[in-house]
Amino acid sequence: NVVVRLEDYRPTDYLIERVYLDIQLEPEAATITSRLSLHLREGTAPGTPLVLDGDALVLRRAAIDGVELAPDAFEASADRFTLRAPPAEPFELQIVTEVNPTANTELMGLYRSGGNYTTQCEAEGFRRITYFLDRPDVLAVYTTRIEASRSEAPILLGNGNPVETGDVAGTGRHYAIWHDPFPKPSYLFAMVGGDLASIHDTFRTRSGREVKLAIYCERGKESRCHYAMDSLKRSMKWDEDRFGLEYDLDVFNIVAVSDFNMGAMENKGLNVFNDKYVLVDAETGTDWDYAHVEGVIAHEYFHNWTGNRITCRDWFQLCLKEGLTVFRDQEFSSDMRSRAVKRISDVAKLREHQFPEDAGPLAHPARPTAYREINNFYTTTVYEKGAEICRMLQTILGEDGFRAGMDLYFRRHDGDAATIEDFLACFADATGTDLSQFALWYHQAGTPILITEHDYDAADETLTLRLRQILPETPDRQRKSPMHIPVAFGLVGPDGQDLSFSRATGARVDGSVIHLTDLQAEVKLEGVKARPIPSLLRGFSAPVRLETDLGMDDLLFLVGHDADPFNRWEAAQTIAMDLLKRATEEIRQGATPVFDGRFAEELGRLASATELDPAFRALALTLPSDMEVAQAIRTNVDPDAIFVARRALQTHLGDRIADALAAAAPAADASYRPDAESAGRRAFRHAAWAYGLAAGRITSADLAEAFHGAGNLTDRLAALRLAVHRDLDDAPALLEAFYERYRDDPLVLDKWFSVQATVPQHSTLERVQALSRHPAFSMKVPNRVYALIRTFAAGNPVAFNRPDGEGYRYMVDMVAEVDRHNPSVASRLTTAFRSFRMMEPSRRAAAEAALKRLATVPELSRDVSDILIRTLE
Ligand code: B3K
Ligand code: ZN
Repeated sequence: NVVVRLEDYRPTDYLIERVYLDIQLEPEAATITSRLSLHLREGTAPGTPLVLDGDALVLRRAAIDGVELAPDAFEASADRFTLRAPPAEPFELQIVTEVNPTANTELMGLYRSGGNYTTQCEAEGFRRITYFLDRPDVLAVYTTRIEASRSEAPILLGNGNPVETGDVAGTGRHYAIWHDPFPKPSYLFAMVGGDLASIHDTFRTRSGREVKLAIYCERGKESRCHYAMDSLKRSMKWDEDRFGLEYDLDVFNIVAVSDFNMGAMENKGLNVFNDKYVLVDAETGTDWDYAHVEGVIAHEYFHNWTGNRITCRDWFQLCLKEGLTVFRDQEFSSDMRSRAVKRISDVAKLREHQFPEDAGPLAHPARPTAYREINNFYTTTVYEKGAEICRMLQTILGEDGFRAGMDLYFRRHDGDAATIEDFLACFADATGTDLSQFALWYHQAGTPILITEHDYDAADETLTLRLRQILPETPDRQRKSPMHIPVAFGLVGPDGQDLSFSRATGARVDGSVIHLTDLQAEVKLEGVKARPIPSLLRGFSAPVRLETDLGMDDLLFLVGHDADPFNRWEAAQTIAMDLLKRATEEIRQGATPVFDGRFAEELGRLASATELDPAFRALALTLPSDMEVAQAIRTNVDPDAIFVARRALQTHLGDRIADALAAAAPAADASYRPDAESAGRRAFRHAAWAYGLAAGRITSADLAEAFHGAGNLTDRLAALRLAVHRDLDDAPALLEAFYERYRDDPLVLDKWFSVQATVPQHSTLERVQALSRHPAFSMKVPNRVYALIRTFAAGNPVAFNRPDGEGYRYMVDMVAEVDRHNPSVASRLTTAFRSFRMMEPSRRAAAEAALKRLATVPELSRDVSDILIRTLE
């Protein structure tokens, strides 16, 4: 378990200018001939050995400039190729390796999925294809020749532009040659070979070049690719309009495959996708799926500039491309849909996933400084917190300043492998801003706590705000310095309108942003004509936990009036959180919780305000998740008590608002449209169902009717989920009907598995165990494992954290089983334990015992042991 450290970074001794690959595809023995044009880096001593990375490789031949290497000239093992004394002058190294795509169950390197050949190289998969300097700072120009049986793989795709295709006479085989003129690191290499269906389109760039677009998928599913194609074209246009970035090759290809460890991969000109993020139509995709197809298509496309044209110097810089690209895809979706709704959903996701990571043993800075296994750093901190950092940069510099920094970044670093420091320097230089303190956001782990107090002096018409930041300790035990926290704010006056102020003294205030740069600061706002309620951290201007001194009355007023939609939602969340925390405590004491009825009144009013977007109102009706409540309680957590508290609050609210919601709920649309407005109306209707059920106003039969009458998957699934989670009489029949309807559709069956894996009951464990033996389930397909096993562990706190510890023991068994064939998926399952230390003592002990047992399993992968070591530390 070797630790790789940022401080040890050193450029390579050799550079690879050109790569010529010849790939002969065969199901069980693909042969890869690689010709590398190598030369010594200036300043490196001639004769310095050349060491190439490999992983599970078999070497067939090695030659220099066409001359076979003598046995003592090199050393080759499965994971390394060393050339003892390379020539001093530029030379060509030829290496022939052989791999077995069918046996590749790790889905890293070259593998087969549904009979098709595909590759996944990020982060270190290229070394499973051929020996190489497999690191992101080695940029080369690639030409790829792919050859396969024409009947087995009529479609052959590579990076860059197509150059030539042809038959290999008399063999039944054919070939395609692809050339990518843009130098790229090996992790962006890809090739695909298979019998695939496709849809085609074109996009004219703003400078008038016509780009050929294609999406490839399993035969028979091409009619489900149109929304992805539409999203792609909108992404291409948006990047031109918003950032002035144009696509650079003649073709852009997307391939959807059904066996894929993550969401998708931004290989140059040849994005490879988990088909979950490509295939959608009304019958087989939900509103959630449409939104995510759009977002992921955009994300991978945007990587063409942020990631591919400018890549990362080393893997510590991962959030240089990921955080920035998430920020870009969030902005895109905000422009395509509702900005407020997108922001609220993103923040809810950040709190549900990133905050717990940041508060637990796996916490790490957005730019980490050490890793054992880089695949374990594709985390919500690198991605989502990384995006928040970019957003703060925009808040601090303003949209124009931010754009100036981005422009400079592309001018200065196009073609480079860059660092976070390079990135920040562009913003500092373009705007003349000192960002040295701001840079701490990349270097310090943990979620800062922001504590605020306010005082209004009516005689002086002055509002005083006191702000304080607390930087919690993280596993690295780093001593932390105060961060630069941009606090966007408004002053809500008695009539609900924002009040102005004439002058600000104390901490720096720019327009409507307070810059907290010290551990504590005071701001005096003069000329405030009436007693205001401060609305702080508007739009969630920094990824912190905010604790204000606002009481119930003030928060209720903000729910009703805040001009910032995010904070309007946030005020309702804050109240709900407070009620849930208190109720959880009461339940643990054996008492029955009683709730302040004013919240229901205000929430009912908000939900019935037809001038507001239904999607926004649906979000306001969504209570903080069990995980968020657990995080707020922080120690000695009892998930059962949290769940009972939530049900009690739902009933309390339902009793008071269900009728109003039913009245306000829009009728079902005659036909399905996936746009944000229509989706919002559906989300609102589903929220009305949920409260109706909680209050006993809606029956099992009503839901069954909704299920059978549904004209789209979103409505059908919402009815099913409620029936199953509430354990209604009709639930078994609806599950059966759903299964019969979708039995041949794996992506939809995943939802069927997930609905059952999240039933909030202890017995769900046995149900999951039974489902794992269902013929439609397979431990070998990541989507199935995520849908059932991971959803159980990460999305069902009641069952996973069963007091008898069986949930933990089961998960550990699953991790061990999956680890034997797919370490990346296994290590993702292991992260379900990241919050175990906050549990009450008996659960904590049971989880720890289960993890310690996992540690004794022989031959655990580096992926799993890394997570395990850190979780147990
Ligand atoms: N860059 C890929 C993630 C690769 C994960 C490798 N373990 C997808 C993305 O973020 O766009
Ligand atoms: Zn990405």
